[in-house]
Parts: sequence; C-alpha cells; structure tokens
Amino acid sequence: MAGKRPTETAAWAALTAHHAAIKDRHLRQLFAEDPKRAETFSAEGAGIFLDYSKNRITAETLRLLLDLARERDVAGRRDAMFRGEKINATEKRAVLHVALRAPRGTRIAVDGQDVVPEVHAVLDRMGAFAREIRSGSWKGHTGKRIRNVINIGIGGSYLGPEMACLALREFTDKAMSFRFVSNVDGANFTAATDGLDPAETLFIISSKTFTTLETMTNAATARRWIVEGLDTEAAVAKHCVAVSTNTEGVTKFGIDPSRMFGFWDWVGGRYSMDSAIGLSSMIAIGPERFAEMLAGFHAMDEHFRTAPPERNLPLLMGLLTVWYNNFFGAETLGIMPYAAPLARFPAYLQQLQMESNGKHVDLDGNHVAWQTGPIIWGEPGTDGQHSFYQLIHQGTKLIPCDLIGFCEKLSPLAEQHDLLMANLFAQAEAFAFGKTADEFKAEGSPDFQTPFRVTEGNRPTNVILADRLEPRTLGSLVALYEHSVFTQGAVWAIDSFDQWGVELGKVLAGRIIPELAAKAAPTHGHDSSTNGLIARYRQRRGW
Ligand code: G6Q
Repeated sequence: MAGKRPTETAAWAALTAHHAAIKDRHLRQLFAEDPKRAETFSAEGAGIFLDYSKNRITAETLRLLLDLARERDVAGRRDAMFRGEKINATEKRAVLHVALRAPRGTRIAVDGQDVVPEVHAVLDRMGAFAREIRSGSWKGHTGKRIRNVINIGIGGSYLGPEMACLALREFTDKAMSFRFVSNVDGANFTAATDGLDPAETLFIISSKTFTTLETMTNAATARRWIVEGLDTEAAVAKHCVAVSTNTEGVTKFGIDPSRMFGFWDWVGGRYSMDSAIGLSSMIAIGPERFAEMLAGFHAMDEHFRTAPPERNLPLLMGLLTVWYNNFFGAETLGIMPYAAPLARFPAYLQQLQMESNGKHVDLDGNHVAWQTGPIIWGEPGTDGQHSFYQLIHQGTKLIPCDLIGFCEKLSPLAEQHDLLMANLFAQAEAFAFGKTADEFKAEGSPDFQTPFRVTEGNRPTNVILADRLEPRTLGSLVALYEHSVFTQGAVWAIDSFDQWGVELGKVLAGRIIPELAAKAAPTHGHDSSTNGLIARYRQRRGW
C-alpha cells in the first residue's frame, strides 16, 4: 500500500482533534462570523457550480482535509489512473474510463498500447449503427423500421443507460421507445415487451462478461420472443445486437461479431455508461449528442486532473464525504436531484459509490480500522420533502445531502421551474439554519407546541447547480461523482474498482436452482432455515 494508513497520517490525528473542537459549532454561527462564507466555500468547473458553504467546516477543516489528501497521495493515485497503471490491484487491471471520453489524438497506453484509437473505432461503428436505426435505413426482418429498442443488461450494464435515457428524454427521438430489462424476474421482460411488435423491436444484449445469469436468461427469452413472433431463426440477425468484451460468448449465443460492439477489461461495469454499453443512449439521443455527453465527461476529467486542490470539485466533494463519514460518524449520504428527469440518478450513484467503496479490507488485504463507503440513497425533490425529509430535519441522525438543481427550466412550464428551485434553496436554508424556539414564539406558536416545531438546523448540504440538464452537463455530473468516489477510495486505501462481493452473489444461486426443479430430490444440504424455505416453496408450488 502506498503511504501510511489513513488513520496513521498526521492529518487524521489533526482532523480528529479539530472535529472535537468544532463539532458543536452551528452553521448559523459560522455564517454570522464570515459574511463572505458562500464565496469562500464555492467552486466551479466543467459547467458545474458547487456551493459547499453549508457544510460544518471552517477554513481550518478544509486545510486539514487537503493535508489528508496530500498525505494519502490522492493526486499521485489520480495521475497513475490517468496514465493507465494497473491501479485495480486485486484484478491487476488498469482503470481507464477516462480513456472512453478522451478526444481523438490523445494518447493513453495500457501495456504500451495506445487505447484511444480503439475507443474511437468503436464509437464510429456505434455512430454508424445508431444513424441506421434512427433514419430507418436498418430494416427489421420483415422490412419494417425499428421503433423500439430494449436494452437487456443488469448492474453496470443497465443503470447508466436507463438513468441517461430518462435524464435526456427531452433529446431523445420521440418516434421511438426505449425500454430496459434487467431483472431475472420474467415480469420485467413481460412488461417491457408488452404491446410491442417483434418486427419493430431491437434488443441490445449488454453484458461485459456475457455470462451473467439474469442477462443470459433474458437474452434467451428475447431470442425466443423474436423467433416465435417472426416465425424464423433468421430474424435474430436483424433484431439482436450485443455489447460485450466476450466475442466467443457472443458468437456462441448466435450473434455475428459484426453486430457486436466491444469494450475492454479496463472499463469497470459501473464506469461503462460512456462505452459501447451506452449504445441505447446513443440511439436515443443521436451520435452528436452522445459526443457532447462525452465532452462533458472529459471536461470534468480535465478539471479533476488539473484544477488546484482548493478549487477541485471532485476532490472537495470526496473529502467532505470523508469528513462526515469518518469524523462525524455519519452513515449515509442523500442524493436529492431537484429534477424529475434525474429520478434514477440516486440509484445510479448508489451502485457507483457503494460497489466501489463498500470494502472491508485495504489494499494490503488487511481489515480496515476505519469506516469506508457510506450508504447512498435518495429521491428527487420535491417528492422527498413530503416523505423522508422530516427525519433529516428533526430526526436524531446526521444525514449530509447533495441537492442538485438546474437554472434553466426542465419543461415548457417555466413558472413551475421557479417553484421547484425555490424549494431546493429553501430546503438547503432550512437544513442549515433551522428555526429556533424564539422564532416560533415570536410568530405566536403555542408554548406546548414549540418544542415539537423547533428544527435545530446544522444539517449539512452541498448545493450543485448547472445551467441546463443536457448531455454535456450529465457527462460532467457523472464524472464529478466518479472522481469523488475515486478520492474517497484513495483516502481509505481501498480498491474502488473490484467487486468481489458481487462476484460471489453471481454464483450463490447456482447451487439452489436445481433444487427448485419439480423433480429434484428434497433438499437437506443447507442450514435449517434455507432447507425449510426451499421445502415450503416447493410444497406451495405443488411439487
Ligand atoms: C459493475 C459490476 C456489476 C456488473 C453486472 C453485469 O461494476 O461489476 O454491476 O456490471 O453484474 O455484469 P455483466 O456486464 O458482465 O453482465
């Protein structure tokens, strides 16, 4: 492991003492002391403005957090990632999602080989295919044009494309429908194909490994649905394409490699929405808009790589997460987009952050003696305000939140946008400053009610503002969180790019599947609970 353990750094000890000294200071006090606080604690980059002044920090906190980043060599690790070094140590892989959005002509090498030309070769093929589908020049087996695109994939091969399709709906081709099948529950496939004509439907089978149970099962179902619906095996050629790193698996499944779009082992699933995994997004918004999204990603990559630490958005956000997670003992981070099209953004970030930083051993394989990744959750504002915000305002837990908003309207209903944004600003204000007993009394609140009405405030938030929810901004926003996650992982000395827990999950069901078959012998091999549940299930199914 490079460098000292996080808890052995001088900055960690200093932050521990500093936390003890300032933990009870109220944001009311901090704002009163410094009229320029908002200016001091805000930064801007790649089209994103971050106001982090409503965090429980002082200039000293920031200084110490930046010391921690230095002692943990976050910048050195970042540069190693950008250079294509194998920083995913447990899988001995480079981590190069930044290469997916590197402009033509940039050189990024893995094992001495420049990968950028390959990236653009795939993007060009995707672009040509997307144009064929969008223009209708690609015909289905019966000669009809494709009107429905269904992405079959799960986890990293699903959450990004679905999130982006919803987020960028305004830019999608409205003559087409885009749907997603992820779950092995057949109800997912049935609902997604409900009412669709197989002659007008294209399946994109997206799987890095092309072995994932859910995706392989749904892909086989899709294939049957096409063959039965169009009465011939030959139809598969026009209605199924694949996105994968596994050419052999794709060929075996019956998809010709000419209809496969590749990517590479140095792209992690949860970092792949800007690779060929984004094919459904590209068909939805068109290759030019997709290129704008990549430019947004790249702008944030460059910001992360070059902006000075005290103005570096992902670095700051990552360090603030560390501050609450490791010093205040906060267990979660709420993500509240004040934008209905970002409804799936919290779910996307949940995978990005929790799969990356949900680790219990450090890079040496030793059990960590410090907290790692927080629980990520969230819902769009204003819906959350009428549901769980109560607990954030008046509960007993500290829940830092990111509130995300856009200055330009998200729909033609301009006046509603002002209402939406007024709510974002008001919530951030209320979280920070609360409302005191005196203020309630002055308003004539009955004494017996006042204690129940008081909101203490001192609830930290980041406010993230961008001008417009468009492809470029979405790219920057996703890259912002990717690099914040990187920063956290570097501080915690963990491998943010493996996912052994997921790998285990992938094989667990394998043993039980045959035990559920109607003709299988009764199960005895598990614990009494598992044996009992399987027996009950079989009995209720009438076996
Ligand atoms: C992502 C994870 C995981 C993965 C899915 C799908 O980082 O590894 O979510 O994306 O399990 O895997 P395949 O793309 O191989 O089907």
